[in-house]
Amino acid sequence: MATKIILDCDPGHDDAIALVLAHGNPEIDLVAVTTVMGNQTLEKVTRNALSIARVAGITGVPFAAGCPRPLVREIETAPTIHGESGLDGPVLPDPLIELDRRHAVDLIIDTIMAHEPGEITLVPTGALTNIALAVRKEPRIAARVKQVVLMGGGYHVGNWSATAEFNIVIDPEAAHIVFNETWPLTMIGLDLTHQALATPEVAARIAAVGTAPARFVGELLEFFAETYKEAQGFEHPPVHDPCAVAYVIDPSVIQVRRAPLDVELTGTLTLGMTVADFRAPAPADCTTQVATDLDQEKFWSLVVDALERIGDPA
Ligand SMILES: [Ca+2]
Repeated sequence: MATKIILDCDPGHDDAIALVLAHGNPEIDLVAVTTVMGNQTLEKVTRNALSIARVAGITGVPFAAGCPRPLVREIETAPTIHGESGLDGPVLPDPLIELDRRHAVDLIIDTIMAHEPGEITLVPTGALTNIALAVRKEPRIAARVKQVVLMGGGYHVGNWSATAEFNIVIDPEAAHIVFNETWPLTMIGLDLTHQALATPEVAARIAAVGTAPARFVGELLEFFAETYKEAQGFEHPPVHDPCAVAYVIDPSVIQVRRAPLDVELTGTLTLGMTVADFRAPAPADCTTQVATDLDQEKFWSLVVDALERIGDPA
């Protein structure tokens, strides 16, 4: 039976590919999509999510907008990476579906509480603001979700600072809440996602699919490659967010290691750093793990396969 997930995202070039992968893979049942400010303002990332839904032919899935700013701090966006729209590159079609009237936090809570315990997996690929608020508003969700598989953080490298990753550092207090909950949590951090590079060979495989959604993804990657080269000095752009979806689809794509995890809130050089304690052995009650190694061939095959299954939506 397919795994039911809620994708909480801030599209975002790599969020868009995460959405495509979640929609196109038969092992995933996408039950809700929620948005949070991050790569751009809430208004922009939400519109982007709805545009992607149209391109990929996602229907019958509720989309809800969430938090317009972090819990404590001022909003910080990433136009140097994702452009002014948050999804620069391709033409973004006008959305066909309407937003769910609920706040994302309520859609998350309602969805988890309406399912059996252990049925819903949370896949956050943006700041953890919505997830933190949801578990504070309805603490029972912590015991009901199957697991949290999030893109964020890193145990030896940062991107928005020397030690911190963007999703975590823009709302470190929210991340602190989510990392310290009782649910099983897998951190798909930069250590892993920097192995998911969209090389020219990958771009060629995607182009060969030959459909409108594949062209859309190709144009996203083209823009992403330019900004990643300019702003971060990458030869090929790392495509972070779909790695979290890929782990849910097939855990053999990503090797993990159990380790206690926490988020730094008081460091002057290390604010938002995700600290993994690798001293062995991990305590018996440790519910957190970090992603270490990616099977790149399997990963990109999943992305290409999802695009092939999606085809050309009417
Ligand atoms: Ca994201």
